[in-house]
Order: sequence, then C-alpha cells, then structure tokens
Amino acid sequence: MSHLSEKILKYLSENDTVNTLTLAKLFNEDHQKIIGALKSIQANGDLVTADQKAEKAIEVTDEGKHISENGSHEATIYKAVPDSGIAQADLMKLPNAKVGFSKAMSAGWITLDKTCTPPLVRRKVPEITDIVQDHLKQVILGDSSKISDKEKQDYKKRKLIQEVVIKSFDLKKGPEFSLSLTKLETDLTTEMLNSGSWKNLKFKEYNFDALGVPPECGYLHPLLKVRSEFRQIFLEMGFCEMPTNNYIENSFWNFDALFQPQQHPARDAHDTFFISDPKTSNKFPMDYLERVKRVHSKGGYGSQGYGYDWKIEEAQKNLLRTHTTAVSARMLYKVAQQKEFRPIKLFSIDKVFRNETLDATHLAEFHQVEGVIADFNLNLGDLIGVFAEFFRKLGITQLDFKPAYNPYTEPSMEIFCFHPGLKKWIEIGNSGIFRPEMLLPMGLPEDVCVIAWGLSLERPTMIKYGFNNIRDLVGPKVDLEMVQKSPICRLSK
Ligand code: FB9
Repeated sequence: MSHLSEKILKYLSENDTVNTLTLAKLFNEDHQKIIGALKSIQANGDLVTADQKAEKAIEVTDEGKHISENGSHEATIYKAVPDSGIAQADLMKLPNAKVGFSKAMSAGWITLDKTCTPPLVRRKVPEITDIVQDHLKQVILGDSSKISDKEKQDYKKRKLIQEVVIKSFDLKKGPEFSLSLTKLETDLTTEMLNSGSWKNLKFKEYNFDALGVPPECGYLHPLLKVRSEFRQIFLEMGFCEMPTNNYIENSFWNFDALFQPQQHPARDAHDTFFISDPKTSNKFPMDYLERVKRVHSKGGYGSQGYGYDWKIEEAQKNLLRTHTTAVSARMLYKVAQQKEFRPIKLFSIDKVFRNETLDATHLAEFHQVEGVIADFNLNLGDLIGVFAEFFRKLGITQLDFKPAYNPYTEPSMEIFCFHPGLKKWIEIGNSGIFRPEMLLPMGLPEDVCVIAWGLSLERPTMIKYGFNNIRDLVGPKVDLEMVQKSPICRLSK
C-alpha cells in the first residue's frame, strides 16, 4: 500500500472528516497525488466515503506569477525613474512600459514635467508599496481574503489572476474503514479455487476501460520487400504476372515442352526433386504432346531434333519445378491456343527447387525472377534493351554479356554488371531467345519470337541488405528481429 494512503487512513482514524486540499497542505503533497492515493484506497472497498466538492478559487496566471517574483509593471517603471528624472521616450523602452507607466501615474507614484524639453518623468513620492506584487504572492499561498472584489476584478482584467474550479473531496470513514489495505489479488488461480482461499481474498475490480496490449504489427521479410520492388518495376513496364501457384510440376512442362532432352543431366535426381506420391501426371494436351515427342525424336520445323526414343513415362514424372520457365511454357501454350496471336509481356517471381550442393549463398530452393515477351520479329537487341531497362530501374547501368547455353534458348547470354556498391563485376542473370523447337510445336505463328531473361531474388536481397550467408536471410535460424528492423527497400530507379 502506498505510504500516502496509510497516512490518509491514519488521519481519518483520528479525525471525522477532512478535505483532500487540506491533506495536500498538511502532507505538503501535490493535490493530484492525494487523489491518486484516494483512488487506490477506494479500489480496496468502502474504506472511506468521498463527497466531491467543486469550489471556485483564483490562481495566478503566468504573467501574475512573473509579477509576484519580479514586482508589478508600475513598480518597475517607478524604480526606473532616477532622482534627476527621465525622458518619457526612454522610459517607454522598458518591457510592459505602457501599462506600467499608466498604472504608476494613476497610483500617483510618478508625474510628467512638461516644463522641460523633452518632457521629463519624475518621482512624485519618495517610496512605494508594491501592493499588486503582495496580493499575487498571497494568491499563490492560497489566501486571497485580503484582496477586495474591486482589486480582484482589476487583476482579472489585467490577466494577472484567473478563476478556476478546484475539485476536491470531503473524506469520512466508510463502512469498511480499516487502517490497512488488504493486498488486492489480480488473478483467480486454480489453487485458490481448490483450497477455497478465494473466499477470504479481495480481488482488484476489472477495469473494462483498460486498453488491450497493442498487437505487434507485422513486418515484411526483406525478400518480400525486394519482391514487391521487382513486381512494381515489371508492372510499370507493362508486364502481367503469371499464375505460379504450383510448386509441383511434371517433367513434360518443366523439361520436354522446353525442348530439354530426356537424358539431360539436369533431369537426373541429383539435380531435381522428383515427387513419390503422386509420382506421375497423366493429363496432357495429347496433340501437343505428340508434336513435342516428334520434335525431340525426329526433329521438324527445320530442326534435326535429338534423335532419341522419347518416352512419355519420363514426361509424366512429377517434380518440384526447377525453374519458373515451366510456367512460362504453360502460358505460351495457352497464348498459342487463341484464335489470333496478340503480343504479350509476362513475368513471374516465385520459388523454384534444385537438388544441388548447398553452400553459403545457395540453398535447395530460391526465388526465380523471369520476364518473357512474345511479339512479332523480336531480336537480341530487343532482349538486351528490355532487360537493360529493367536493371536500370534497379540502379544498374553498366552491363556486359557472355554467350551461354540453355536447352530452350538460342542464342543465350549470361548477364553481368559492374555493381556500384560492390565495386566489381558480378553475374546478375541469364537470358535468351526461345528456340523454334519449343515455340512451333505449341502452335505459335512462325514470325512470333519470344525473348526472356531470369535472375534470382535472394542474390539482390543479400547484396542490398548486406548478408553474406543465405541462412541469415532465410530458414529456421533467421533472427526475427532482423525482419523487424530491416529498412524499407528502395532500389534506385
Ligand atoms: O540473380 C543472379 N544474380 C544477381 C541478380 C541481381 C543482383 O542485384 C541486382 C542489381 C540489383 C545481383 C546478383 N544470378 C542468377 C546470378 C548468380 O547469382 C548465380 O550464381 C545464381 N543464379 C541462380 C541460378 O543458380 C542455380 C541466379 C539464379 C538464376 C539464374 C538464371 C535464371 C534465373 C535465376 C534464368 C533464366 C532464364 C534464361 C532464359 C530464359 C528464361 C529464363
């Protein structure tokens, strides 16, 4: 129990009644503290009765407080007049001289000698009593009985005092008066219920007005911040997002549709995660599947093919998609089924899975970012121009390229940039023009070309946020505080 609450109860045990303002003076405490102690007594039950009183009182304003400490403006003016007198203009340079001069004149403390040039202000009395200052000091001490109503009106007009309503309480012993406050229980426990001890305990009242604990708001993971920046760039470049909500894919769309031969090493289990249940898919557009089979085994569309015995069983195997280009294939096939081809720009940013050796910067899964454009007669220049603009919006302008190989694109290029932050050349992606052996079996017109490029989300995020190990960014060991305090992602446009 607070010491103040004890003192109040003790005072009440020796006196029938007392007002809280009186207690504040007696205990030399701020009145609000007395009210606080009263509240904690009342929370314990009806130990005291408290009748609220509201009485008018006067208190000094800030200016009134200043005068009580430094003297009234008229006294300041009087004290500023030397025995030899002072030019009125000089006197009026003092602060509050206007009101001080007129009050000193009407008090008969000073006079204006106009026989001199310029007129001089002289003292009229040898000394003064600064009654205003004395009165204001009395108000501060809480005794304004010696101030006449007329004087109070004048001080109010001069804004030296103001009327306030002071709320206080007249206290008396209550029906449950006691000198001590029993500790209030805040929790009803199983032990209390079992032992029955709750019957002799007092419980704190529920405060239904108490606000709930503010919920910890959510925070976006740095990867998702970079994803939304990339998404914004694609959208403002006029790309539409592809539906990538299928981690599980079959080998047909992930490999065969992309003219990736069935004996390609990437299709081995050591590079790809195959699904054991359900192990296979069996729903394919069979006419299209036949064209894919033929282009792999016999060639066609000007291509000699791979000349191997293509097996549907291989194409039926389910897997975790190794690239989002599988989704691009599905989307391009869909575009090819439309009556009339219309140019399209597509993008995707989503997880892909590779059964590869893990290291400090590579996990078995990462987010692939891919941009695809299908239009008439596109060429390598168009491809370079588009991803150069994409990277420019990321603040990357110094690009270089190296020929590369992808089973589904020819030509293909690895993309490099001189990273201004790292001050070195780094690989930032891969790109190429999809091969006719991929596009024509889908049914796309011969003069339609499809260009595409890809990069990851993890690499730029690690660079942007200064991570050296991918496990500090993703996975079970991530420090959640990192997520909370990671700054907003602003990739320079
Ligand atoms: O993201 C990568 N690097 C990168 C990207 C951006 C960046 O910062 C931006 C400037 C702000 C910094 C680095 N890379 C691709 C390059 C390397 O990190 C590489 O080591 C890792 N690569 C992944 C695949 O590795 C197994 C990154 C991933 C990748 C590679 C190729 C593609 C997509 C992702 C592709 C493609 C493609 C090609 C043709 C047609 C369609 C898609």
